[in-house]
Amino acid sequence: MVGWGTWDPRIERPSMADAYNHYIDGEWVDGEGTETFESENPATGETLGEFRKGTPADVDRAVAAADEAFEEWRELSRIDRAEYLWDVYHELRERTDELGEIVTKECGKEISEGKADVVEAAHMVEWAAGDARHPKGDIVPSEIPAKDAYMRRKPRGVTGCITPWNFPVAIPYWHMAIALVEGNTVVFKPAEQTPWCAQVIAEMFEDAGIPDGVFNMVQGYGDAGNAIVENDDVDTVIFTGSAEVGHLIQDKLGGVAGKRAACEMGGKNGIVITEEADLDIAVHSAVMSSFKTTGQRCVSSERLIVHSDVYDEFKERFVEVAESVSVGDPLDENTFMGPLIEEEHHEKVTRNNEQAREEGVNVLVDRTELDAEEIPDGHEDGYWVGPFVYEADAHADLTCTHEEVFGPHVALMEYDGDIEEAVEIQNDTEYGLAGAIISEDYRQINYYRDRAEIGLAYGNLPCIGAEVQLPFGGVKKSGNGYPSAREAIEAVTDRTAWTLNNSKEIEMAQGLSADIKTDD
Ligand code: UN1
Repeated sequence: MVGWGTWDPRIERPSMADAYNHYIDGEWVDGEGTETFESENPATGETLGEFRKGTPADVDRAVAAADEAFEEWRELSRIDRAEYLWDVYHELRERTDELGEIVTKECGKEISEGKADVVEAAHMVEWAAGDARHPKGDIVPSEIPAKDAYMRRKPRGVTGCITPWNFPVAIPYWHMAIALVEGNTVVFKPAEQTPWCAQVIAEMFEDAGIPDGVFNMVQGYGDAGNAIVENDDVDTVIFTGSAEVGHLIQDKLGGVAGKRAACEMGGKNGIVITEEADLDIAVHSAVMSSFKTTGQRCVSSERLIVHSDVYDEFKERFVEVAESVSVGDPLDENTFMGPLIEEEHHEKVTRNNEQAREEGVNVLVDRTELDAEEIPDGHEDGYWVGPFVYEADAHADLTCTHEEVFGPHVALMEYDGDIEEAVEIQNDTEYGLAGAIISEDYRQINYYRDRAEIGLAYGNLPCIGAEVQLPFGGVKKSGNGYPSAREAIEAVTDRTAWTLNNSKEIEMAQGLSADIKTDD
């Protein structure tokens, strides 16, 4: 192994001598494939570890194990299933600092974000495991006194979880914690950029002693993810990631009887700053929303829609921060922005910044290429980029103000009408994930709440930082699913409307006659 330091006590496990592998049916297995891939620290270019590349055959084996394990797992009570999750919860809490550092090393988020990722995972597991002891379903009235009517839920079977790199610990648990408590079994395909985090997740389930086949993990690339989508024995696919892949999954599974896909995709999220805004809150919210995680959250904001009465002052203050916000070593707690995730993405963000220029926008801050002295020693091979801020016509049909970049690429868009105009500008994208309004006027806030076409809306806050007990998801091109908290239960269970007759007679509702009439 390369570059693992002293972290993993299991390094001695014989099968892990040269590469980390898949977890299938309660065992660490090499899988069918002979290829491996490396995890890279995006801040340094250093190789963090080597992992086996899963093949469709490995996925099929994992699905078969999950399918086999389902019958016994569903027979346990929800409370017994949740006990395994509580073990995972305690491990997440005890190892938050250590795991947060792994998150930061592997995906480049600054260290408080790395730890917050682990805390968010713990919160999700706590929510799901705690929910196991809460009432489930509804008792429903019947017209007939002798009938008991209930809404009940049943697990659907095998859940395939395909997760992104930017929340490499939290999002897998969004997908899996509720699926497992509800009685489903899981096949987890993590992002290829963050296999180390996935390795730790699998070890946590192993440590918790989860029964063989209930949780399975196959490392790998898109072909492994695709094998999950194509496998007939996978009942539900939960996906968080790009709109491109999410729509392929939706198209593939949408019309297939018995299949369900819950997808949460990207956004081109706006923040409306009205003439009634407190500008301290406005600037702070915009900076957090646009630059935290180096703009690489699906909820990050790339559009700031600002009223002309406050436009100049907001612009001056926002630009001042964008010019000076610290970009650098994500393990240093004085850093605000770490690197982008990888070379390919660095090229995309650079190209999108250039394309915005070509579309004729007025560039205010361009830190696409950092000065050599801004890059810390030993980090020359990182994928660095700083803020790119520009002014664009709020009503023009520009690519840069409508397509997601997934980087610190932000448009200031001025409007001079009322809140209706601001919301119209915000809604003028195909996406509908997150957004915020900054205003001291509750009528403007309420209008925004009711009319902004988004799944996650904030007032006087950044549009990032959702808590797990709220549903998380979007509308329009941003998704069809809410893979967290209460609403995730919809994705991983089927409902049964159950009616039991307690009488010896059959009596029907709606006055329907139950007499059997004969000619005799
Ligand atoms: C994402 O960017 O894909 O609301 C998820 C937030 C986090 C989750 C972001 N709780 O910013």
